[in-house]
Amino acid sequence: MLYTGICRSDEHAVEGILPEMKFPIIIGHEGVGIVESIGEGVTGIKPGDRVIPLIAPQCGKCTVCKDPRGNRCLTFILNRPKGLMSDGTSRFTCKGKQIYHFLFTSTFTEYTVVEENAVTKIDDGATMDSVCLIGCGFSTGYGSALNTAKVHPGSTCVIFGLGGIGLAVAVGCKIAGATRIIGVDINADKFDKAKAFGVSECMNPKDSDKPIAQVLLELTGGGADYVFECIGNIETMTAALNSVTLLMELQFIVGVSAVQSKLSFDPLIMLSGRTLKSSYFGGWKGKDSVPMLVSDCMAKKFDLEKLVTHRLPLEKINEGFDLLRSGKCIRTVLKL
Ligand code: COD
Ligand code: ZN
Ligand code: ZN
Repeated sequence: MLYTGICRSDEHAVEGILPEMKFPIIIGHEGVGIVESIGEGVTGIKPGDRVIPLIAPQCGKCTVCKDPRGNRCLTFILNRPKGLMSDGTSRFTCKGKQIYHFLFTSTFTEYTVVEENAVTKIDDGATMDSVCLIGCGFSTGYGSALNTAKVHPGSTCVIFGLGGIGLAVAVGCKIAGATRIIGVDINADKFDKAKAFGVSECMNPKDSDKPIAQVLLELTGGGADYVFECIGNIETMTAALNSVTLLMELQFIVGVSAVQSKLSFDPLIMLSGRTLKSSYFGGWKGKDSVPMLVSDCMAKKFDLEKLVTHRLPLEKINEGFDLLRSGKCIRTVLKL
């Protein structure tokens, strides 16, 4: 591994709130590396290739992989022991004890082991210390706007949560031609950065006595076309759903979701024709899309560098988590 970002889901893993996770485990999932060696029968990559491990692996053969709509490869998510390779074993041990894998990737380490279908070769010329963000955060947000919501030109978008994922949503909304992008965050320190990503107005729910959904309905004259919840919080998900326009056929998106909680809302609000959608990894098929996203980055379609606020060596990983918890960073990239 060369570099890895620290994503909020890694913090969720540390807190132990991800489903069916087993410890001890090597977490981290937003990385880039160089192939050191390959196993028997591997033909798609070779030593020396620059690669991004995939949280959305692609076997290419299952019904989901063959369907252009989905990206949750069945080979990797069905009937498979959590945290292990497809043969049911782990490739990591520490002092003789088995260590589990994380999200098919495990990137907080100098060396990892991944399956051939859970890694993809990228252009050697990419800037390695920021392109790692394509491994999760950037692609998740950007794809939520482009693939899942399919934001249309001239639309009004609202983004709840201006972290790495929310800002990547903003990049997608902007590229899709949204004319108004409203950012919502309880940490006003995020607002300057958000504006640099095309967010046109920022709001702090704490600044108003009214519920945020009502504030947004008034501000947008009846609701936004697309609302993205990029926090993973049930309350903001409900507020987001209530902030969507009452016009027919426009959409509300949860690009990402929280775990171990239940979302509830008044079914009457769905009478207006609202759509509730979600996606994983922004709907991108890992092997097909990651090399293309890397090329788009190299062609300066978007700037990943701007998302990286801190850089640390692996030994200072806990400082990176402290920065995430304190809300002081967008993305910390670790050098491995
Ligand atoms: N109201 C408004 N803003 C809030 C609130 C609130 N109640 N609570 C927190 N926020 C703000 C924070 O101040 C922060 O700026 C932002 O929300 C969250 O940003 P980060 O940087 O902490 O988190 P991200 O952007 O890295 O990711 C957050 C997700 C929750 C979207 C993500 O980590 C997640 O949970 N994904 C799970 C689903 C998934 O796709 N997993 C696959 C691998 S990630
Ligand atoms: Zn992530
Ligand atoms: Zn598949």
